[in-house]
Amino acid sequence: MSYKSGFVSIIGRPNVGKSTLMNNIVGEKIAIMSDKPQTTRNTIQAVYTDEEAQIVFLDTPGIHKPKNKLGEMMVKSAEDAFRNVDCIIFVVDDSKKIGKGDSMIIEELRKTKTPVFLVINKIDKLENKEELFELIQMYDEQGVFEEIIPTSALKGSNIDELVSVIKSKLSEGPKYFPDNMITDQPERILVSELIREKILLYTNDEVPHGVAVSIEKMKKRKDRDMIDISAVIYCERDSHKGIIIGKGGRKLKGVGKSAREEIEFLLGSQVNLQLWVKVKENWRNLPNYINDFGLNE
Ligand code: GDP
Ligand code: K
Ligand code: MG
Repeated sequence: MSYKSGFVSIIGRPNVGKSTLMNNIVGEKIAIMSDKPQTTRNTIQAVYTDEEAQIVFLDTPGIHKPKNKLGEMMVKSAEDAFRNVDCIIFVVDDSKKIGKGDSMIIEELRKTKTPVFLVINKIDKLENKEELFELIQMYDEQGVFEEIIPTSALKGSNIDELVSVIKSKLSEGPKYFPDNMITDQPERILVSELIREKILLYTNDEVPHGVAVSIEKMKKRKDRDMIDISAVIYCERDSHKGIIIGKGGRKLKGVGKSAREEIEFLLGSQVNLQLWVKVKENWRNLPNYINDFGLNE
């Protein structure tokens, strides 16, 4: 069976247990992305990896009532984010009624074609099964959720079920992050993996030993919403270099464009991407290089 990967947006009001839930899902295999200030639109929160699949959890801020222009932009970016993920996890707690905040989120979710799962968290706080059935029914009547999964993030109940439901929505894809990788620069690694993926796609695997991508520079401009990235693509032979660049540089241009679009989505910023191709014989055999690239092969 082929490897699966994808992106999941996890949303919900503050305090419903999103962080606890994610910690529970990723557990020991965690590659926690630091709780850094919300500078990007889609913050990578955590990465779950197992033998079958890798799930990248994104935090999507800004699903709220647009009070002003900025608010409208935030909602717009949430919509974009919804469209670009494999599924959305909407987390609520054991509250007996659907509050105003949640109603607004549900109305946003109603508009998206992306599958939405509801997690009813904190079920350990419920008195009996009857209460849970009532909650499930209340949310089911909304007609928005493909499945409803009750959990207790605190006790670790039904987390496996949630993971397998998410997996059912992932398609074939690469392992964006190395196993058990703990890094303070997850975005750098992700960017390099995205570029690598595009090269393989555009060259139809014509480059026999693959390539390594090293991010030489990744810097946000001070004066505007733009990140400059320059990356070196290492291959083993001149002939491979030719294949990657393509006639008149066409292939590399295609790689750059499609990689840039995905990177912009992930970082939530405009990106100026510069790609260079270099020949480095036997890069695979050089342990330092492999470390530098963050590869785990
Ligand atoms: P977030 O704001 O959505 O990320 O919520 P947190 O993960 O920070 O959790 C908010 C509070 O709810 C914390 O005190 C958690 O310990 C608690 N909490 C999270 N999940 C559960 C659960 O399943 N059961 C109970 N009883 N408490 C929970
Ligand atoms: K995918
Ligand atoms: Mg949190």
